[in-house]
Amino acid sequence: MDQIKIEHLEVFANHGVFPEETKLGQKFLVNATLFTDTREAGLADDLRLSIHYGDACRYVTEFLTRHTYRLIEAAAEHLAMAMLLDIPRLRRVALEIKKPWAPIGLPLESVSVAVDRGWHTAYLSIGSNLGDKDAYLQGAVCSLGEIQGCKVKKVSDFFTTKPYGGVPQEDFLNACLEVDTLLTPEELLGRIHQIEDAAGRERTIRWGPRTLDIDILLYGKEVIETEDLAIPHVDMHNRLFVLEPLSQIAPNVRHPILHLTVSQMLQVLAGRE
Ligand code: PH2
Ligand code: MG
Ligand code: MG
Repeated sequence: MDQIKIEHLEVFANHGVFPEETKLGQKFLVNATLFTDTREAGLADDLRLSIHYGDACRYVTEFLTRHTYRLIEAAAEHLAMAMLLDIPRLRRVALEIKKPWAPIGLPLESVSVAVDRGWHTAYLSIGSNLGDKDAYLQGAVCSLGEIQGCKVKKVSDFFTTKPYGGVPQEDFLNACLEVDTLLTPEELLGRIHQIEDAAGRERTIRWGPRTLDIDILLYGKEVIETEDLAIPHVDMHNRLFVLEPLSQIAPNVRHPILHLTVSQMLQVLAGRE
């Protein structure tokens, strides 16, 4: 992606662990690389289609002077998140905050923290087969959109589906959605569990009836296998109730392990059934 680079923006602010740092303040230097698509703005020669680097510099200056953090890690983390939330067209930011005068009693050129944060596109599957299924799915879409750092971009139709997996139970209502998120996959999973719990989800029978189930199908191109989390979802390519709604909103998105698009996975599965 294209980049707009800001080098050594000087800001006098009050971040630090030592009392004299928060009281007296000191000089900070900020490097920021703003990842954004500049093609349209470049072709049209129109600032409104890009990010005004003057506005970005004023944003950084105001943010760092308004807040006081003990750690430059915290200043960098919170500033990066705030920029991604508030600056339109900013997809990713690499941010370095330097202290050239760090009061540690030793001569150093500078000390700094660098973070790299951005928006990630994830695909989720939602399902319900207990109670007011439609209301549970609507509620899930709403709750996901209300998470700080999550934007719901697309929602498929709601499909009535036969139970999959061999447990005899009521039909499901299923859908898929696309979200843009600043959360890590683990953080996203944590929020999803809170939403499922708030919907009265009880974890009794594996694959049994549930008021609300939300599964992460894909998170960018990432492949993750930990005790709590497997991305891509290990069984998504075998599930019509996932691939049908997903193909409505993301037909050309590719599975990072199978290297098939959603449409292709659906074609293979429909051919097998
Ligand atoms: N979820 C399951 C097991 N089986 N079947 C359908 N049709 N829809 C589901 O959402 C579903 C399922 C486990 O999460
Ligand atoms: Mg599930
Ligand atoms: Mg689940």
